[in-house]
Amino acid sequence: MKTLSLTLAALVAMTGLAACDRKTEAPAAPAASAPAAGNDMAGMDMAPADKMAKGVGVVKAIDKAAGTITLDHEAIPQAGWPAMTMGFKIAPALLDGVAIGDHVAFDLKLHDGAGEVTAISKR
Ligand SMILES: [Cu+2]
Repeated sequence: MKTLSLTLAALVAMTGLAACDRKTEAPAAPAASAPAAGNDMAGMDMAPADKMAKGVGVVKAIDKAAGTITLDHEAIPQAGWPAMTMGFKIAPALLDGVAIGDHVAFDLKLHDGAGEVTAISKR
């Protein structure tokens, strides 16, 4: 687990430096986010483990066709992000329950400095 911890620390450092000036990227293939128990070595150097974070914010824009949402989010310490407005990838089905102007709570999956909203609800 020591190596994994270092990998996560490096990811956090990269996220803090680079994440938030990046707009939503082209969707990456959905990756299994659950670490495989007892299989720590597999893929460790090829794909840093995804990291989960929670945030709250206000919906600023929705693009269902593109599968993106723009959120004016409060600071997300788990990602090392200050408050800002930025775009996220999101499954289009998740957009059915929210509208522009809604105050929302959301879960994020962080991967390579980009965030994907994996759950969202009005608050
Ligand atoms: Cu941000």
